[in-house]
Amino acid sequence: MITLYGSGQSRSFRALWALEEAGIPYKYKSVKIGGNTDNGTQTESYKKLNIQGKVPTLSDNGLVLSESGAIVNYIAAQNPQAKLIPTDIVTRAKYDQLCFFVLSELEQPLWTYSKHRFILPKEYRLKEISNTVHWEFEKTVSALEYQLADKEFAVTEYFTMADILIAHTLSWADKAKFNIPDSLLDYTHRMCGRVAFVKALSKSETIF
Ligand SMILES: N[C@@H](CCC(=O)N[C@@H](CS)C(=O)NCC(=O)O)C(=O)O
Repeated sequence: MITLYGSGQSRSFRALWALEEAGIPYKYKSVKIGGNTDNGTQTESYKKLNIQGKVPTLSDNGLVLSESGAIVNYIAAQNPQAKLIPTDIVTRAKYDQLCFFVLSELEQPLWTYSKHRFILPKEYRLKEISNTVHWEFEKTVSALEYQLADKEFAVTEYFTMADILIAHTLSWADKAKFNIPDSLLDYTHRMCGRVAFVKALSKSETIF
């Protein structure tokens, strides 16, 4: 059975939401990011699963995965009937393009901002980075607005894992007080109203 190691609404939430959308059995283990004891991500036992001591980590029957993008795709493949990943070549190419866009472009200014506020060792943090990342995010989010236009879902006429990556990243941006165009805020609220999202939210702090 799949075990997911995660913490709150960090990037591991993408995988938790994906598991709920796929409707497959799993166990969720809540871990403490940066912790050195018990369920901490810096313990020797956790780092055997995830050498960087990060979340998410998914383990399934000897397979261990540690990138949220790869993990949501693996989960989608576990239940093809749920149609969470497009199978025809053209739609799949558009899906890949959007997923890579989120992971390499959209989340980067947010991650840089977080790193310089509370993750990097203090001596490496730059206060001045704030203007740069807000400017960069604004450019990237307008590109996303253009691509999504007034579509119901990001890639095609049904919900896919790309919607999870996008909506999770936009909620992250919203919490960090980055400017988000109204149409994308509406989209995010719609995605976050899904039954699977609400179930995942209620499980995200449960410790098994
Ligand atoms: N590219 C990875 C990033 C994973 C990541 O950085 N996770 C953060 C939480 S959102 C973390 O565990 N940070 C702890 C650290 O940087 O030490 C993914 O998408 O899974």
